[in-house]
Amino acid sequence: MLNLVLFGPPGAGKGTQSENLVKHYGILHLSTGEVIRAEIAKQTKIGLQIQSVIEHGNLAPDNLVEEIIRNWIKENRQAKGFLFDGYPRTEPQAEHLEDILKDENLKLTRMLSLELPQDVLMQRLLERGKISGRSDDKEDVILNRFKEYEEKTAAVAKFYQAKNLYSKIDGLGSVDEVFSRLKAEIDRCLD
Ligand code: B4P
Repeated sequence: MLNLVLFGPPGAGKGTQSENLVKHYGILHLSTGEVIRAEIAKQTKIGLQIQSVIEHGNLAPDNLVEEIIRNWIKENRQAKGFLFDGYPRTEPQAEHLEDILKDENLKLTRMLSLELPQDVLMQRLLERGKISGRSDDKEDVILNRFKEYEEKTAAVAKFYQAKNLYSKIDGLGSVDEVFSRLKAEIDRCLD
C-alpha cells in the first residue's frame, strides 16, 4: 500500500497537489482542513466547537482531529492507499497516526514536505482569499496561521526526519513542475 503524508505550511499547495496525486496513484485523499470546513458548514456538534478556532487561524484540538482520522481509516480499509493532506499538524497527531497505522497493520511510505518562502505563501493565500470566501484567508489570520505552524507544526518534520521518512520538496514553480518533483520522489521510494 502507498501511504503518504503531504506536509507544508499554509498555502504550500497541499490541497492543489493532492488532487493530482490521488488521480495518478489511485489512492484515497483525506484533507483534515476540508473535513473540518464541511463540519462547520453543516453546523454539526464538532463544527460548532471548531468554528471560532479556525476563524482565528488556530489549529483544531488534537482529540477531535484524531477521532476524524481513526473513523475515516476504519471506514476505508479496502483502499489502495491513503494520502493524508494537512495531517498530522502537531507532534501528538503524528504519534497518534503511528498508533492507528500499527493497529491497522499499515505503514507510512513517505512524508513529503512542500517548502517555500513565506512571502510567496502569503501572496497565494491572499489571492485565494479573493475567491474562496474563506474566513481564514485574511492577512491577520494568515499571520496567525504561520505562527501556529512555526510553534506547533514545524516539529512534525523533525519527527519524520528522525524516522528517515522525510523528503523535502521544492514548492516553488508551476503546479505541474511541483507535481513532477513529488512524483519523482514517490516513484524513487516505490523502487
Ligand atoms: P488546510 O485546508 O489544510 O489548507 P491550507 O494550509 O490553507 O492550504 P494548502 O497547503 O492546502 O494550499 P492550497 O493547495 O489550497 O488547512 C486549513 C485550516 O484547517 C488550518 O489553518 C487549521 O486551522 C485547520 N486544520 C487542518 N488540518 C488540521 C489538523 N490536522 N489539526 C488541526 N487543525 C487543522 O494552495 C493555496 C493557494 O495557492 C491556492 O489558491 C492554489 O491555487 C495556489 N497554488 C497552489 N500551488 C500553486 C503553484 N504551484 N503556483 C501558484 N499558485 C499555487
